[in-house]
Amino acid sequence: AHTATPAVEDLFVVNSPNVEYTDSEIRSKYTYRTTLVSQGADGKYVATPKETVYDFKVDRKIPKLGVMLVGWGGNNGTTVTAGIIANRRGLTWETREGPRAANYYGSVMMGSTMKLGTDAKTAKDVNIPFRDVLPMVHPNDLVIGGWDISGMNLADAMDRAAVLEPTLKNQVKKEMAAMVPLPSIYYPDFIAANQEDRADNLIAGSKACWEHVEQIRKDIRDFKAANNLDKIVVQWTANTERYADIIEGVNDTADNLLAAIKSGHEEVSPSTVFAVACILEGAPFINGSPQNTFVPGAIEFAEKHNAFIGGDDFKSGQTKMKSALVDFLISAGIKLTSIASYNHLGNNDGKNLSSQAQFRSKEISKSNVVDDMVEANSVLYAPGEHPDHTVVIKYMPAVGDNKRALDEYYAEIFMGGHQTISIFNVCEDSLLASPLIIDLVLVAEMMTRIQWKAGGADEYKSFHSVLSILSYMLKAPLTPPGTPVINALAKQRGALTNIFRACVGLEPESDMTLEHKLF
Ligand code: NAI
Ligand code: DG6
Repeated sequence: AHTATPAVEDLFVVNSPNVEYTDSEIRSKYTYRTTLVSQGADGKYVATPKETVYDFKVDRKIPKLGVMLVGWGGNNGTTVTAGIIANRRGLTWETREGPRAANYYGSVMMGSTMKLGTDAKTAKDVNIPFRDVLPMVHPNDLVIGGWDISGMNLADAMDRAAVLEPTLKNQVKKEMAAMVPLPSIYYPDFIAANQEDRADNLIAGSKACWEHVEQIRKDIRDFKAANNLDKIVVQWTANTERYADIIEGVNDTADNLLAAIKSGHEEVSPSTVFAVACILEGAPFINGSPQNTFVPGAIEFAEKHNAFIGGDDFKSGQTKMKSALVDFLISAGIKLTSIASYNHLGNNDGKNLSSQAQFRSKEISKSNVVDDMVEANSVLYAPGEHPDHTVVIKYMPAVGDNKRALDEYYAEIFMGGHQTISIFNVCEDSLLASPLIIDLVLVAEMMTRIQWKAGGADEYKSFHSVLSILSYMLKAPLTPPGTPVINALAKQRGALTNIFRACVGLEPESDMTLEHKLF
């Protein structure tokens, strides 16, 4: 029997025999409908509808959540911290264009809506804030902390970042001056040499060791205890590292990775050490930078511990446009033949990326973002055929955080014609990245409270350790080994939306609107 007892904070209740509300959980029975395709000897496809019934349960208790940022004193770290404080306190400030008020623009969870359904009387769409579909943490309630190799307090670091208006900074300065990053691990070979002068807040040792793992674990536990937190999510928003070489016997399996850390192998990066510590603490760890933090051994280690990991590289401006525009062009049947992506920026990220090995990590994450869309269209592209794609990044100190991105999309249209689309995208990089940091925290935490079972199983279990549901926010989405990577932005949003809907027993968002077409 279905008992509808929504909590006061629930915006809606699902009225269905497949959905049950208890004081502590929302339970739903959801039929997942897919299509299985096979190819006969005559080459013909046979498409067979398939149904799988899943039981989902969602823990309704919203935890007191901490977020710990690695690279807290950087542009993203200081900007997201100031932004959350400003929102929490409902701040307004003067700019030359008039007063501005704190907001969460750019956050899918906080700034966008989803269609709940159709109004029973008017037949109009009823849209609700995304964050109200499931019982989620509010970002104003996050407790923030973290590490940085630079020991500057967050108020001074915010000045160094040169992102926010002075009239806003003045109002959060006092609170932020009291925030000082914890010392961190620094293995100079992994980030650009030009970062050395800010490395003044260090845990002793310049290569991986087990003491580093234990120190980070202790930092997480101490932060949790000091702030009386239920859970912690950790995000890497520190400098882009160079890629780690994947070496047999070193980082290819979980056991080898642990042994490599214990023996001080030089090919284990700081971000991988953080990942291992977080996995051991059961704190979801998300990599907002492009390097291969999640070497095969780290992924296997997360799987063994049923710990959540996600990555890689925040998808903020140029790439987000790319994953929407290329999806549109190719879905429109237009043959994209080249993409030239150039940008220059003058913040510390740009400075670090002016070094070739670190740039290479970014070049890789920025370059593979159209593969799935090209591969899916066998009408336009022969097997193995791919548009030309060039990525250039230049460091230009004068423009600071105001990144300038120029993109040219060149495509072949009807009867040998051509279409050229040029985009000039100017924005404060950290103001685009900060809301993504918030979304990643909120969704990762939410996933720790969702469980599922199928096929008459007794026990519920969690989603796979690799949280590919975070793909919308990330340039090079990490997916469970052997599963496809989806880059197309609309598909990524669809996955996020529809998985959340399934957890409360609602059908996927459908744009068929037959109710407006068949009457
Ligand atoms: P940033 O250079 O201002 O901040 C990075 C911070 O990390 C610095 O304060 C640095 O001292 C610290 N750091 C370096 N190594 C560390 C370690 N081992 N432990 C602790 N702290 C360490 O860079 P920003 O702009 O904040 O970006 C952060 C990362 O996010 C970069 O890797 C960047 O490529 C990536 N990213 C940024 C986007 C954006 O739009 N801002 C978008 C996509 C990715
Ligand atoms: C230069 O490309 C610096 C990078 O860190 C980017 O700003 C960042 O990766 C965001 O990239 P995108 O392509 O999502 O705008």
